[in-house]
Amino acid sequence: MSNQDFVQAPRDGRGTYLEKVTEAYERYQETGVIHYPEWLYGPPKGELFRVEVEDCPEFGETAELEFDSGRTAFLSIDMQQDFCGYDGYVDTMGYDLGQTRRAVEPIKEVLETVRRTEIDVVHTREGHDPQLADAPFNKLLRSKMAGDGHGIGETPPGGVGPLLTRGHENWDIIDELAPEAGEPVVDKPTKGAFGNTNIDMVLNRLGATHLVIAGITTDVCVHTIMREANDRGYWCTLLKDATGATDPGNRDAAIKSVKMQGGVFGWVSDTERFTEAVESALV
Ligand code: C5J
Repeated sequence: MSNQDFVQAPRDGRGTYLEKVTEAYERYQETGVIHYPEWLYGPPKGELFRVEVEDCPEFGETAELEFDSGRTAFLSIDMQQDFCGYDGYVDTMGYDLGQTRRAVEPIKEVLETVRRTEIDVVHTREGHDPQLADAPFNKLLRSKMAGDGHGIGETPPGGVGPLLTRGHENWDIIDELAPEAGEPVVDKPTKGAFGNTNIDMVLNRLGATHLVIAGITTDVCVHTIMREANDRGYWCTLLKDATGATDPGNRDAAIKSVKMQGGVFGWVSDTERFTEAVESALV
């Protein structure tokens, strides 16, 4: 049955839809692969490749998730000076920068790999309008209360600009992971990315159905964005070594919570499994 037949199915549309779920389930049971759903998105635009995902569907088990390279975007979240550099937002609050910086090398490796393929790269940045017109009062107050009394919109001693404020060096993406020409950068005044930005339009324009997610911080922006994307039907896979939080316990818990209920927010893999799969299928 073609996608068109499915869409046009009248009263039995729900039954037909559930039949597709059952088909995918049975295929998964036979093969251990969660296949790219051609009936839903059409024929692959690029090459199909499979990545092992962990603790799926139960803890201790693994499955393979199939991607279409032409419908996959790598999302590098908030790899900004403010979150992993000296005298930025996270440093000013007194957290260990090593915890957020741990994501840098793995993301660099993923970027080096995917930039040799047709997989798209999208970056995000958290930050506020210089007049703080889009910064909630309570967010500003809480950020000032944490750490040394310098919050969002203020420049800490030794800092290069006002924290989390657009247009300043500290707000920008770190040099090692800087966007290349043509890679969309989505600016957001929020922890999430889907509420007040054009990210949905950007991903739609790229034709992305599957997102491979990395960045900082795991329990805040990464999780919020992953939840938002998952709710919208994107197939999300978090690369667990390519993410870091201000607190390692929160990071681990955030990773674990993705895996609950058979993958309540998507799937979890890592840089090695992802880049090896991409290299062997696409490079
Ligand atoms: C935070 C973020 N942690 N990018 N932002 O405030 O996760």
